[in-house]
Amino acid sequence: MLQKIESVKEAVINRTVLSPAELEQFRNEYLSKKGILNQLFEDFKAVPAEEKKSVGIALNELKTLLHEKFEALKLQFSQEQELSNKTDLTRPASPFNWGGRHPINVVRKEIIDIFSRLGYVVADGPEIEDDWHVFSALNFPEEHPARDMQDTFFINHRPDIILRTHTSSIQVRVMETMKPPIRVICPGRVFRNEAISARAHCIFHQIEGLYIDKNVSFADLKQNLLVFARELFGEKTQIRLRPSYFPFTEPSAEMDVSCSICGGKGCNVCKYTGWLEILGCGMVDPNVFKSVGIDPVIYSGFAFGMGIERIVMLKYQIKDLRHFFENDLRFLEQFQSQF
Ligand code: 2NM
Repeated sequence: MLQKIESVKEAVINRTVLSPAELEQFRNEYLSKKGILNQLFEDFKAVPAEEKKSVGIALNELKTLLHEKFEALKLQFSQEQELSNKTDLTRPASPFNWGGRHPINVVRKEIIDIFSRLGYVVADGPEIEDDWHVFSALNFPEEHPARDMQDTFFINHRPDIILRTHTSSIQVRVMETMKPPIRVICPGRVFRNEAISARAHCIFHQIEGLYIDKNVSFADLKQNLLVFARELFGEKTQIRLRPSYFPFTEPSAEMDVSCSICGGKGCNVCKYTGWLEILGCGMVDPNVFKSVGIDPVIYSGFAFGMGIERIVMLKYQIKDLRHFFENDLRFLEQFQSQF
């Protein structure tokens, strides 16, 4: 019996196991119910009493050896498995969230792209401005209500350091530094001291355009804006201009586009008028040209301005302005496909 145990021990020590399948075979052979180890324990019952001690010790040593070898191999194979999972170059990559653009950004880019094709270049300027660039140079009279505390944010209560209320201040800076011909498009954030509601916010986004050259007429204004409207809302879009008033333009107008939802037949988006108001425009007032040192006898020009939020709301039928600023993923994720 002792000799048999010794030979099994030797066989176990010399046994090579190269794969999980071979390990299973090894376990079956030695450690299963009908395996060699159990068989030896069966035989042990018949060993004479005086040999029991020495055979018992040898048998237990064999049992320990078998279990240790099995556990060591099992650990080795599971580590190898884990490692090969990590270096499997054919495994699909983990999903990557690309995010998406904010709808304000999507529409701003669309508008800039349209005017770029018409030869306009983008101009930028500061959000913190002075009275001259926001009001005085733009022909706002001293007592104009827009200058009031209720509309304009003043910084540290100083009357001459304000947040711009429109991006026209950029255009004043452009006119002060560039010589005509000028064709610029000015996107940016603007700030007005208003109570926040579904229709108003103290921060919003504007795009304004300015076109100055010799012999620029109201017909040029109309054609530029017609091309713009058809590029943005579709080629069947109609426009109409209604007389209006702005301090910096004369004459001034408000532009409507035919409702892109109902095609002008009337629906609840256009309040059954068939028209949607999208921008203000006009011929630059000669007083503005004088403020910035451009001769109004030689040059003329037109300007226009629009709020981006309003156009996004019309395009995507968004009913509440506050969605734009709350960064709620349930809102933003609806625009993930937009670049
Ligand atoms: C508007 C409407 C009409 C405008 C005018 C100027 C400038 F600087 F040339 F005088 N910039 N933007 C303008 C004209 C803006 O927004 C509703």
